[in-house]
Amino acid sequence: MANPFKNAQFVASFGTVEQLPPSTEPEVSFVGRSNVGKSSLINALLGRKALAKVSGKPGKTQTINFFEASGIHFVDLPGYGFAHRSKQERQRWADLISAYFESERSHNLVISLIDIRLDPQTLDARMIDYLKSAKLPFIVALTKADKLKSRTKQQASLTKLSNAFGLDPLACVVTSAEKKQGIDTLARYIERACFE
Ligand SMILES: Nc1nc2c(ncn2[C@@H]2O[C@H](COP(=O)(O)OP(=O)(O)OP(=O)(O)O)[C@@H](O)[C@H]2O)c(=O)[nH]1
Ligand SMILES: [Mg+2]
Repeated sequence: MANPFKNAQFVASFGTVEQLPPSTEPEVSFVGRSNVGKSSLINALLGRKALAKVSGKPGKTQTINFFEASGIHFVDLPGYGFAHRSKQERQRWADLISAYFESERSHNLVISLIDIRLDPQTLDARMIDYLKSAKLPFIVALTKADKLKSRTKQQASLTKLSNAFGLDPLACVVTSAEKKQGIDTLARYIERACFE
């Protein structure tokens, strides 16, 4: 299945959580380090090349961006860990993300993205601990799997990262937006979280 979600469209961008209208549809949000591939993964799921803006330069997505497809809101969140950010910008990120997750919304599923090639990172561990402690329903998408040549290497990385972050390996999906790997599996998790 090339694009599991139909008739995708951009809804709106919000710079603060106060601007967000109440949830009218189930919400699936995407969090992770800047440049990890959040916007690319949304495009792959929605079967669109450039609906969400992608950039090789970290820190591209700065606002909360809503997309809609098949009765679901896909929420592209700004990334964390961008090395050149000022303290003020880091604080703005933290305030925006915590305000989004703590607001009374239809948080059906959070997809936490982690680069499959990296050793376990402190910032990713913090994000996962936050999702666990906030009792948000989440799964992990390991991104850019096309950059690891063999499935054996991909599986080894999945085992290492799921152990390090204390995650059920079944809740970690190996993905590549580039090669459309793992997109159907993610889509099934999303549909289950939104409609069952
Ligand atoms: N090889 C490969 N590159 C990818 C993949 N997904 C994303 N990229 C590249 O990684 C870079 C960042 O992608 P984005 O989707 O913009 O990342 P993001 O997480 O939205 O980044 P911010 O908006 O800055 O937080 C771009 O150059 C993408 O082309 C993938 O599956 N494989
Ligand atoms: Mg982005």
